[in-house]
Amino acid sequence: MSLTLYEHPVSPYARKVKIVLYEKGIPFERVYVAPMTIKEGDATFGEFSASSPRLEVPCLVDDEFRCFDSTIIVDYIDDKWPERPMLPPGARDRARARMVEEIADTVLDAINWGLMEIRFFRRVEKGPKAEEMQRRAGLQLAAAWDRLESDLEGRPWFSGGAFGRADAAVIVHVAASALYGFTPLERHGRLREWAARCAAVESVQRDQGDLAAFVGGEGMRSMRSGPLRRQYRDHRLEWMMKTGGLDVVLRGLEEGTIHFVAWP
Ligand SMILES: N[C@@H](CCC(=O)N[C@@H](CS)C(=O)NCC(=O)O)C(=O)O
Repeated sequence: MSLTLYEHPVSPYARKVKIVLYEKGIPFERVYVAPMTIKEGDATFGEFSASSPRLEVPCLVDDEFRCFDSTIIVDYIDDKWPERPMLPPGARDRARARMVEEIADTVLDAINWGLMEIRFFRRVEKGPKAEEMQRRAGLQLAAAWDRLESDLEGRPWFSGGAFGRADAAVIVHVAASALYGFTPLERHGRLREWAARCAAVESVQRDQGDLAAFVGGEGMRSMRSGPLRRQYRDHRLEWMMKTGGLDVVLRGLEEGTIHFVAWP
């Protein structure tokens, strides 16, 4: 058996999949892909583009089977290796966990991604406009956390009685928001306690170790060197448009530092 995950240690989607693989104890090979800079001719391009038509990480190659999209990948992993399931029993609890995962993948992702565009990639010059966009991001996060707070009522994990896929999806975002200075508020007591529980989970710690190794190494420096062409898509694009960054999108498209996926 050969299982390979094409991933980027900063990608919340890749991190969700890795935490699930670690949690289940499934051995796999990690192949680092920088989707912002990869091009035809690069060593990993052939297999990566064959597996992920939108050229997004993560994608999984299981022998000759190729699979893209973190949610579908986690479904596949849970179907193929059902021991230590990533969803709780019971139709409603399963639907609830899936909704939390969806909120993480769409709402939390878009806000954190926007913060990264502003704070790390400096898409918006430091100053009042950047500050206003970050203020709005903070309000959006607080509203999303209100919803998550209610999802934790009566259960220790978003995935029910045990840590699972919904927890993996959310914790990477709660941790990323904290790096930008946004942490759950006083009124989010359950969420704060849940985050502390997550910090003690071994699979979460392993993923954080992967991230720390990347941030301290050459990979992160290459992300900072030169203007990167970034893909703007669905919720991320919507976030930028609705949070005051219409001009960011137009300028990036004009300069060629923002692109949409070419396929199909
Ligand atoms: N729906 C996909 C989204 C994956 C995604 O957007 N990945 C980002 C990295 S976080 C990517 O590869 N973007 C390509 C780019 O920036 O060029 C999933 O759940 O896996």
